[in-house]
Amino acid sequence: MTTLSNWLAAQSVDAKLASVMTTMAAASAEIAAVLRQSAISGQTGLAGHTNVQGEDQKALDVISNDIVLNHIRQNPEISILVSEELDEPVHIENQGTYLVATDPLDGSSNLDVNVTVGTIFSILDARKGLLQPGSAQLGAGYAAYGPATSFVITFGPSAAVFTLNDDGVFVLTTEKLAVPKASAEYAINTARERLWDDATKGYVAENVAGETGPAGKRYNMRWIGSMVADVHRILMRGGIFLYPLDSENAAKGGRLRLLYEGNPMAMLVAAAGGASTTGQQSVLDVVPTDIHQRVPVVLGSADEVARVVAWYAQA
Ligand code: AHM
Ligand code: MG
Repeated sequence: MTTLSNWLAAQSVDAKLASVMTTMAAASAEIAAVLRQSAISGQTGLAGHTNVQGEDQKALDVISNDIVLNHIRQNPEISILVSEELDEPVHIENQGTYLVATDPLDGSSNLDVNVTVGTIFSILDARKGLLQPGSAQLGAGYAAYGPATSFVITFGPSAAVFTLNDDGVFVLTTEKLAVPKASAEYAINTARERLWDDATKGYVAENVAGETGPAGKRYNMRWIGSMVADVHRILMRGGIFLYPLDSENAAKGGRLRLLYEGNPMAMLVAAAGGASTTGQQSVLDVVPTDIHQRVPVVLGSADEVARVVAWYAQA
């Protein structure tokens, strides 16, 4: 059995950088424990509401953010936290080299129905500022809170999966993720079809056409509505995830956030041999202008991403 700490000690990365993964693993294990009990403990309410005992209820988004922040404060190597839940970055008074950008609880609209949600994070060099492209990430990962809690991480060259055991220890369960180059599964919110651009419409229409269409094979569609769950499936067995620019989200630049959703997922997919695009460029090449910037995100199996890129090139 290889534990996360054994595995980290064997990697050729700075021990300080490895400690950031340990911190995020500890935060994820604590969030997993809270989520498992949330229906019983009455913590599923909205922030600002009170429970039957008259106590303030904090939405799990806020609770998860607090858990991540508490863990980060205990690691002197981390000096900045950027979070989806916080308008401004938190600067911690230490000499820490690292910045963590996180969505502490992604897919939280799925919480009430006990569907997989997750914590996504990106690690950057804090000395290089807040607005770095994804290609500058030193590491990235997510925890997926499903039937098991998976912790999926990369330092760049490869991506590994750990699973939380009954003793609260993350155990290595997949050493080197490999996203199949070819796939016949796609994930997109098809209720937004009328809002899509021509490239997205064209690509999806080819898939729907199946074996007699130009793609020449029968496709399946899966959309969980939790990016972590959809991307986890793609990392494990292939496929493509699309949240494109559409006529409704265009004014905001897209739906998903670049620093703590698009970038870490794009880094993981790249480490596993897949690809990402905004339609115009790799997600990892987008230079942010705002910490909460949104971006179109298409990622997964390389052949499918290439088809989407080809559609954008001709559109
Ligand atoms: P969130 O960070 O507010 O949870 O939003 C991000 C989520 C993703 O997990 C998911 O892929 C997407 O929003 C789902 O969007 P939609 O509601 O259009 O299906
Ligand atoms: Mg999110």
